[in-house]
Amino acid sequence: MTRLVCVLLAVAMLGGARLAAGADEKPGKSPEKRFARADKNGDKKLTLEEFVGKRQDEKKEKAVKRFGRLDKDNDEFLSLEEFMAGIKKKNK
Ligand SMILES: [Ca+2]
Ligand SMILES: [Ca+2]
Repeated sequence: MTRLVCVLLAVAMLGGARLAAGADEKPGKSPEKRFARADKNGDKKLTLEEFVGKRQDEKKEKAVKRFGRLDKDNDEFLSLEEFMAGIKKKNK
């Protein structure tokens, strides 16, 4: 009986892991693709709004601050270059 429970748990965990892997924030997705997805109007620049996206509350605040740091030339847009520079820093 206990073994059966263990097997069921293991199966449930495997299923959960597979579901998590299918989520849309896949690790290893290229920055270019993430940038393109965030760039809703396709002008190759991210506005603060596009960068923040659907983030809320604390996450939104962090994204706003990050946007300010990433926008090196202060033109209120993030170029792909600025975006990628930020990602590289984050991964270190
Ligand atoms: Ca845009
Ligand atoms: Ca900029």
